[in-house]
Amino acid sequence: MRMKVTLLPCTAQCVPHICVRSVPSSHTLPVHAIEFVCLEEGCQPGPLMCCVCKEYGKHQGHKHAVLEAEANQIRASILDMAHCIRTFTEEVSEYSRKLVGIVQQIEGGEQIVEDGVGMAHTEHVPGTAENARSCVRAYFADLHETLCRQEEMALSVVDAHVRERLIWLRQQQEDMTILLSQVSTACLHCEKTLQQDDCRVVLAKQEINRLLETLQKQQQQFTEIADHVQLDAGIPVTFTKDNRVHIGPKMEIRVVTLGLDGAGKTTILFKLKQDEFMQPIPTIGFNVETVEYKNLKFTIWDVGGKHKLRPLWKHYYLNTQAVVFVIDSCHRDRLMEAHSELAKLLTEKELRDALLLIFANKQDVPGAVSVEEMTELLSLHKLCCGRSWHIQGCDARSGMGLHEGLDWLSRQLVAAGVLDVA
Ligand SMILES: Nc1nc2c(ncn2[C@@H]2O[C@H](COP(=O)(O)OP(=O)(O)OP(=O)(O)O)[C@@H](O)[C@H]2O)c(=O)[nH]1
Ligand SMILES: [Mg+2]
Repeated sequence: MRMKVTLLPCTAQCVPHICVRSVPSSHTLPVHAIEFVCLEEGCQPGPLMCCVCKEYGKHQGHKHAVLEAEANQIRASILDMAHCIRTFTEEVSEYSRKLVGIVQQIEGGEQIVEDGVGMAHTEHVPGTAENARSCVRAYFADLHETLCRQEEMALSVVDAHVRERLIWLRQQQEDMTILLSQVSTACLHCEKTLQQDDCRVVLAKQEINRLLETLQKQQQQFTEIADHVQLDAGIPVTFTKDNRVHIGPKMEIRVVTLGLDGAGKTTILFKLKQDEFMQPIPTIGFNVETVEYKNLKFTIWDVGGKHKLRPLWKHYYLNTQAVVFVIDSCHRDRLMEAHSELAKLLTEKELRDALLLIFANKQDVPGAVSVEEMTELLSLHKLCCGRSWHIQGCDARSGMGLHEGLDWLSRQLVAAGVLDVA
């Protein structure tokens, strides 16, 4: 049988279901006021109900609430939400205002200011972008000025070198002219004597001998000079990292080796100098040697490391470009002593700009502390923070690692690209 559905106020949501199940099409449904709201999850799309729906309809037995209370509760949550939305809107607006402000601060702009007599006028306010650009310009202008000054100084070094060299060469030219004239006078004298009669030749003997003796001496002196002087027009130029120029085939570097007694300083020095292992005796005082490596000439001062000699170390600091600190890697129990001596060295004013090369020596001994462990144990990254330093494992007996250490030093001292200038 077909059911007839008539929509009444209270049935807008629920009655059709009641009707479908129980009301024949010929009947008219009574009008009931909606007084309740169904709270069941499944009834959310149509929660309104009258007392009939609540008792007999599809909401029968469902949890429910009184309509007015439920509506009030919903109103309260809408008000809450409205409050939240207002706060949220304010936050977004505030953020947008800040964005505008930041953009203005970056871009800068015009600002109206009053002068001393109350006249308003606009003034340009630089933004942070402009300030950053000015900062970069100032930095490079400063750098440019420094470079120009360094260039001038380097050129004056070259000019002084050329001047001295030319003076010396011209002096040599004059000396050679005088020598040549003396030789030709002697030759002339000899030739004249040859043409004279026997008596005069015999009488000239002493004078001729004196002349020949003088000539021999001059020849000897000339040979000595000619052997030692390299006549070469080349002017080899090398640059240090701080843009100083060095003229000559070898750049001279002053190095001091320090470290506890028995660390291997003297062994390292001898190995570098003669490329052979020599059993040293403990150093009382110092040893000094020059070691040539690539286009560098290291003057290495090796100072005794015994406790009572350490106060003397400071006498070797002046003009030192690099400190080589040697540590005995197989003496774990002396590492802290080495650490405290190194820490003291790093506070010395005169060594402020000196490079620091740490040799972790005696790596050939089984159980020696590795470079990584030594770095960790001595907290080298912290201790040497802010200066040019390097730790190199080495074995002074075989020489392993020593040249790598000198390589690091030369890379630090000589500007890149000119290390191999002949
Ligand atoms: N196995 C090994 N022994 C080394 C090495 N380097 C040095 N030695 C030895 O360690 C000892 C001390 O070496 P030195 O060169 O006299 O030490 P030093 O640092 O000059 O000592 P002081 O002059 O007292 O400050 C010597 O017996 C060396 O033969 C190394 O790399 N391996
Ligand atoms: Mg020594």
